[in-house]
Parts: sequence; structure tokens; C-alpha cells
Amino acid sequence: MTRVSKTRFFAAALLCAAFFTSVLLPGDAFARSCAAIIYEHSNYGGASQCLQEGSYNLNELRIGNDKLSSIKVRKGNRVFLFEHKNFSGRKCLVDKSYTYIGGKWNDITSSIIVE
Ligand SMILES: [Ca+2]
Repeated sequence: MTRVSKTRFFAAALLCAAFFTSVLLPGDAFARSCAAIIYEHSNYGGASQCLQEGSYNLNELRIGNDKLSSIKVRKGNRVFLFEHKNFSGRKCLVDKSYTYIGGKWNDITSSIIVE
């Protein structure tokens, strides 16, 4: 291989690596496969749980009771947060991602419906 073709080869290899990393990165695939992701802390930190469309009562919230502080919502989905278990108490509609769910709803959520 000449010096030039070696450089081109490595440039092409780098491009391929960048492409496959962006397409196949487990984190991205994980994010795309979830209708929503809930997080224990703000800025998508701490324990997290990938949610599909459906109902999640208190015992199905793996981040724990009264823990939710940030949330990612996939475009086209919406999420109802409930203050208490069994989908009762105050209710909050979330249709986009929030790095912080806000003072009124921080560490409150006890059940969730994802549509
Ligand atoms: Ca609660």
C-alpha cells in the first residue's frame, strides 16, 4: 500500500466506525426502544427504567416510590404521572422530555400510564 492509499484506508475505516457507532450504540438503541425513560435524579441521572406503552403501578416502578426527577418521552408518546399508587391523586401530563420534572412533581410519582 502506498502512503496515500493507507491514509485513505484509515480515513474510510474511521468514517465507518463513526457511522456504526452512531447507528448501533447500545444507549441509542435503548433510547429508541423505549416510549419513555424515567430517572431517579435530575439530568437523567441515578437509577432509570425504560417504559413501553402501558400502565405501571407502584410495585412496577423500579426506580422506587416518590423518586422520579427527570424523564425522557419519545416523540409521539405521552405519559401521565400520578401522585399515588393505583393511578390516583394528582395527575400530570408529560409529552416531552424534562431534565427536571419541576418542584411540584419532584419525588412525587407513585404510578404511571404511558400512551
Ligand atoms: Ca407519591
